[in-house]
Amino acid sequence: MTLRDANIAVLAGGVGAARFLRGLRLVVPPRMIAAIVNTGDDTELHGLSISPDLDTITYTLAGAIDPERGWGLAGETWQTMDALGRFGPVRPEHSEAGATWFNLGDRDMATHLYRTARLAEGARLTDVTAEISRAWQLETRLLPMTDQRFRTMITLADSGDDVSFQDYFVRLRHAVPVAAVRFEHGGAELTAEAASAIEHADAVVIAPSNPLVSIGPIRALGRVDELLAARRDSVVAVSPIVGGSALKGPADRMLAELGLEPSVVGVAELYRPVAAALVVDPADAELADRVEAAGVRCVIEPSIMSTPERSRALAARCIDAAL
Ligand code: FO1
Repeated sequence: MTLRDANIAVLAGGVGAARFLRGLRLVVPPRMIAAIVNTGDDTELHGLSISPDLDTITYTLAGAIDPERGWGLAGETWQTMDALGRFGPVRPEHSEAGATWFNLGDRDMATHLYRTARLAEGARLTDVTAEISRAWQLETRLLPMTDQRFRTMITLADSGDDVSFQDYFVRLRHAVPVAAVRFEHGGAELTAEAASAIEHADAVVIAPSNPLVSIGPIRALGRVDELLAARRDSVVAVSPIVGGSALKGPADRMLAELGLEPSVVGVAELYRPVAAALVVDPADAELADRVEAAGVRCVIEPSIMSTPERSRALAARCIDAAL
């Protein structure tokens, strides 16, 4: 087998995974990659079905992402959001109508309109996602982890209230302490497509995404840990924690708040059952012995994907470590 005919499966969250996949597509042919994507962040607003991680990956791989924000489309306009602002003063207290705390750009809205209409016709999210990918001319396969409803819920430490992931992440700007992460899924199952991708890939990479709220939901589906553990030697994870801090988002604080070590060692402990190797940045080289003591081979490679070349080199190292 050469890199040109290696099938790679990637467990993916949002921005970090999208940048990793962009690099991986410079290493193996895009059509040989299947990304199994978290849908625990999905939400409904304005009656629309919104799948942020799927869209972040789609727009990134299409070269259409807003590079500063890391989500949404470059050159976006916000006229619909601005126009919704008119209704703020008249909205009853407990109504979500016309919400403007979650920003949907005018062109991004088209993706949610299409997805919502197709789901209402009875299509599976897997099929709708394939259609959206084709419309953006991606050759890489994006596979939602499940076709069933799955919602990540966050228990806030101060109030004990349970809020949806987007409430925590966007409305509360992930600036509040977390007591627990809970998954509402009523027995949702990994799709057959995602299971087959994990089973038949030559290598599996766990992208540098939040291990608790991006990769955690995927692993919470029945069979995922079992499928990964059965082929653990060819599963490599990339730490999203570099020098004790999250590359993006609240992963470092969340690990600490939930009693885990906010370092590559904490990440290694979480992934030990399913991954044989963990890729860590040179900033964490002094923790390599502790990663290995946790039962995971430590591979050192620059992990901050500041340029496409850095993403490519990181992806190449992962594949090398897994094959
Ligand atoms: N993130 C924000 O911080 N603020 C937003 O208003 C926001 C809107 C949004 C709309 C569509 C979309 O696909 C993503 C959006 N995101 C926004 C990003 C998203 O909340 C997070 O990046 C992920 O859920 C975490 O992976």
